Amino acid sequence: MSVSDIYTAVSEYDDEKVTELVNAEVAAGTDVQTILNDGMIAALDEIGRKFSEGTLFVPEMLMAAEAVQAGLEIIRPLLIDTGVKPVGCVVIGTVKGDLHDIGKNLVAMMLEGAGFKIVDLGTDVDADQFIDAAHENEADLIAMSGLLTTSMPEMEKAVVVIDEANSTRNMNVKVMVGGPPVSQDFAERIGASGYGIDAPGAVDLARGLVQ
Ligand code: B12
Repeated sequence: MSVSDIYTAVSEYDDEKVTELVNAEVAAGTDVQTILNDGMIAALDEIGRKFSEGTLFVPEMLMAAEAVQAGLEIIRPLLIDTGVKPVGCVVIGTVKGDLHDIGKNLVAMMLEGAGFKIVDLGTDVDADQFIDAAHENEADLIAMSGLLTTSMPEMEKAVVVIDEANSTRNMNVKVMVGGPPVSQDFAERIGASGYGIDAPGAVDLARGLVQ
């Protein structure tokens, strides 16, 4: 048994096997980040590559995502096992038009584990939904995830509207962005407060932004 078996089980869309193997690795004391990165995320990357090549299609991507979700269910309590008082509140969601949520869920889990209160709006979230939730929860941060290139203009539009809401609705919420098409340069160009490359990066960024 090894983490590469998890990679294989995700590649074979075998939810039950993923559940069994992730449980076994956790019980054996394997580092959670290794299970995540080398087992589950690496397999999704390979699926994505095959999708680009045209050798796999949407149903296969979906089945692989479901297998990863099964593994995340097991890891979730380990990532959010915290008794600390909230260090800040983050409203998180995947932007309008985009239904990918695995990365967003991971970021939410790790932020929760780092002591943030999380308000998760799910996927296909528009700027007004982000703003209303941030206002209602007196949030410090809005975290926007996007996997599609078409999510980038949505993020840009949302940042403009959030900036306006900060002055008109007496709010002071900062915006962080992430997802594969997004970069530090892009974040700066659209006026976001920060960009994080992965879930641990999101935690460092959020900590810095709430100080
Ligand atoms: C699984 C998957 C799907 C699943 C999603 C299921 C789900 N519940 O999420 C399904 C089948 C639904 C799907 C659909 C589509 N998909 Co898709 N999908 C993928 C795939 C294989 C994996 C994505 C994933 O979960 N990665 C693992 C997670 C953990 O990584 P991540 O999201 O990048 O998140 C990490 C970081 O980016 C960062 N992060 C993420 N969010 C945030 C937010 C903040 C604030 C911060 C700081 C950090 C951060 O931290 C995360 C954890 O470390 C990718 C390929 C790939 N390698 O990415 C294609 C991919 C994203 N999909 C793609 C496409 C084209 C589509 C479709 C348009 C296909 C179609 N023709 O219908 C549809 C779009 C549907 C829609 N409207 O959204 C393309 C996007 C191309 C592009 N640049 O626009 C990709 C890249 C595949 C490819 N190689 O072409 N997809």
